[in-house]
Amino acid sequence: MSPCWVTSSWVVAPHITRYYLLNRNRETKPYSHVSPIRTSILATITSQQDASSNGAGLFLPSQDSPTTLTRFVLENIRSSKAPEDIVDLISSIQFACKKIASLVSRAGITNLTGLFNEGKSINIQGEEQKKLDVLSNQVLKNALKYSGKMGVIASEEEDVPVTVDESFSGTYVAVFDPLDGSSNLDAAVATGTIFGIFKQEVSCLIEDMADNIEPSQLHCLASTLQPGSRLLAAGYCMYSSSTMMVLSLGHGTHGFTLDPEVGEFVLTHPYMKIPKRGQIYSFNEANYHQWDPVLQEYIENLKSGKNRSGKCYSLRYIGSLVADVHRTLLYGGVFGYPGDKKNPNGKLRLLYECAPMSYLIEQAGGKATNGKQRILDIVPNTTHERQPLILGSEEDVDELMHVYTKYAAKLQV
Ligand code: AHM
Ligand code: MG
Repeated sequence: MSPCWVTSSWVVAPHITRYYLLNRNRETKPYSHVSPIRTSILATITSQQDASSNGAGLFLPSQDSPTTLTRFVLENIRSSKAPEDIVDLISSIQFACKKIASLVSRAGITNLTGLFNEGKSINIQGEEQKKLDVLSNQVLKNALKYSGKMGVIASEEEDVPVTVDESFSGTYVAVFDPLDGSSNLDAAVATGTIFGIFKQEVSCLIEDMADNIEPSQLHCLASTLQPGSRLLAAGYCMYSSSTMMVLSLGHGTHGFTLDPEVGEFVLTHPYMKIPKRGQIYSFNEANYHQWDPVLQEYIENLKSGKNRSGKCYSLRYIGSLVADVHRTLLYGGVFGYPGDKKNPNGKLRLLYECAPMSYLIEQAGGKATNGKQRILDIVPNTTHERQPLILGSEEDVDELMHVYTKYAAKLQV
């Protein structure tokens, strides 16, 4: 048989050739589609099952009973570390995250990359909305609405906080950025969902969504704005080489990885602890010339090793807050989106970006500040208020704060 014949058979009828090859493999090697590692695991399990079949015939290797996210939340409720309703809320959020993860991973195939409404749809912050920004917002809103526990929802993609239909209404406030870092989407770079949950302090009985809201009702919605220190729960879901949910219910920060084989988030990173000091800085250095001289000097010292640690730092910047914070949480160092000459308050939004991320970092032993004040102590004035954000390893953040304090003292002399 000539090589030409083989080539043309692929061109003329590739599906027939593929069918042949697949079936030939199946006939000769029944598990050839299973990796050698899995085959050997299967073999081990089978032999152990045989060995333990004298009793109930059950074999439960530890990975068969991992702590799922739901079990984790229920255990926290049982030990009074979380309110009962939180299980419904987290269950809605985890469903939404799975759905968004699937939408993100298939975006290139399903024509979900690119701008929504041909770029004519601009959100309240003046940014063009991507198709997946809009869709992810809808997915999260619906999931939370049907939890039956929500009163008000504030999202990066909504102009004002929206109330949930009266019939579904509960007493919690959810704040979220449905798809952070969406400018990275079309390049298949990591993105994420950020969320925070507060208890609603005043009840807002508003029957309709957004359109017919009276000034008094708006006041009521605005009164739901709370500082990060009052969060009952905060977390993010990262859509990357694996989908991860990192969550805090106020007792440590815990990481769950989505196991695609069973469709469940399982606890893989209990009690995450950020290193006391790292060796990475993560800032958009293209803004260097817009920064104040203190920050410029601090960054120069990290590069040259003229800092407290005496070590030269590396730069890592993905441009997706979730991914940059996730790496900082694991490897340590400092992440920042500071204010600059052009944008004195930086870019990141206090309520649904800075506060939940700072909560997670603090719960993992790190620090988060706007340069003057602890992020979690700042009471938002508006839903979409921006704040400079610097967070990370305790010693790294302290060093930057020390430089700022020294500089402020010098200016007063
Ligand atoms: P987004 O919420 O519109 O996606 O913007 C937030 C993102 C963050 O994920 C990231 O830290 C920052 O914007 C990147 O901004 P820049 O491109 O200016 O570095
Ligand atoms: Mg964002």
